[in-house]
Order: sequence, then C-alpha cells, then structure tokens
Amino acid sequence: MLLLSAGTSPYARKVRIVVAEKGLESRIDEQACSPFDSTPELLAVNPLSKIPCLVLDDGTALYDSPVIVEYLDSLDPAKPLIPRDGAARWQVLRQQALGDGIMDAAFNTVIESRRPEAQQSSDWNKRWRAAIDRGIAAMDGEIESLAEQPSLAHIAYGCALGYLELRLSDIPWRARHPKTAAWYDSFAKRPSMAATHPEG
Ligand SMILES: N[C@@H](CCC(=O)N[C@@H](CS)C(=O)NCC(=O)O)C(=O)O
Repeated sequence: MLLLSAGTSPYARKVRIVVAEKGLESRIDEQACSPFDSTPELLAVNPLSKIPCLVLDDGTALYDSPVIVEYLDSLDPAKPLIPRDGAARWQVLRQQALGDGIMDAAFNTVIESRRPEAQQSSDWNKRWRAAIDRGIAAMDGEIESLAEQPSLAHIAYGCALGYLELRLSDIPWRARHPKTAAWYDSFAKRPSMAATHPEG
C-alpha cells in the first residue's frame, strides 16, 4: 500500500501513528506529497487534492483520514483502536471528530495567516480560534476518563495538541488546562508519537 502523506500534516500523522500502533509498517510505503501543488499523481487518487490518501495494492484509493484509519484498524481485528460496537464505538468516533475538528480549525487558521494580510478575515479567525478553545475545554473535561488502553481517541487528541504546539504556539492551552497538558506530555512519549513528531 502507498500512503501519500506530509510530515507536518496532523491528519497524516494520525494515520502514521495508527500504522505504527498496528505494526503495519512493513506493508505500507510512504510518499511525501504537497497537496497544494495538486500534482496529477495526487489528483488521480483524490480529486479533492488532499492528503492523507492511502492507495491499496489493487489501486483502490481511500480518503479521508477517518476512513483510512478505520480500514487499517480492520486489518488486525485482534487489537482494535476503534471499539467494534456499542456505546464505546460511538464515543471513540466522536472523540476522533473532536480531535479532527480542532485540527480543521487550526489548519484553517494557519492557512489564512499565510494569505496577504489585507485578505485575511478577522471574523473567521475569531470563529476558528473560539472553536479551538472550546474544543480543548471539552477534551479537558474527559481527559481523565480516557480508557487505559490507547484508542483512536487518544491518537486524535495527541495529533490535535501536537499540531497546536507546532503551528499555533500562542494559544495558551497548557496554562488553561494543566490536566490535558500532563496527559499530552505522557502520551507524547509513546514510540508511535515520538517517531511521527513533526520536524518543521
Ligand atoms: N478531513 C480530512 C482533512 C485533510 C486535509 O485537510 N489535509 C490537508 C493537509 S494537512 C490538505 O491536504 N489540504 C489541502 C487543501 O485544503 O486543499 C482528513 O481527515 O483527512
């Protein structure tokens, strides 16, 4: 399988952590890809020109990251990162959506900040930053009740917080939410987190 990815993408990082946690490294080649270049190679597999995108050995392309991680999790049902059924399943999927939603708001904020200043929208910036703040507050409210065994919820939360540290370090989430900060510092030591730490 081929994973089109980028070192600083929090969504691609979520997939790369799942690959490591499931021990699937030997089955997946990674190719760095800049989605904003909209290369013919990326457009051939994802018309949305976004990464991550996973191309299976038979050429089938899977996106976006929630679909990819669900597929990867299904390859080894013995150690699920997403509970198979019941309330626990919907909770983990909702928690993934919370982590992903924080990433969406953060990614939009970062991309907006790269546009010419006169074109930047302070209304959108306020809305995205408020979503990030509320999202982390919600995460903080449940951080102590996360299961002992790491799940996709842990991974999505770790990627969201890691992306904020990388790109929006002015947001004082550590000072506001010391429980979440302590959880993150401990989770960030997992080999899968350390191995996928964004360099730039
Ligand atoms: N919901 C998607 C989001 C993917 C996404 O937005 N990826 C960014 C890179 S971090 C991208 O490819 N952006 C290109 C664009 O927005 O045109 C997922 O979870 O995979």
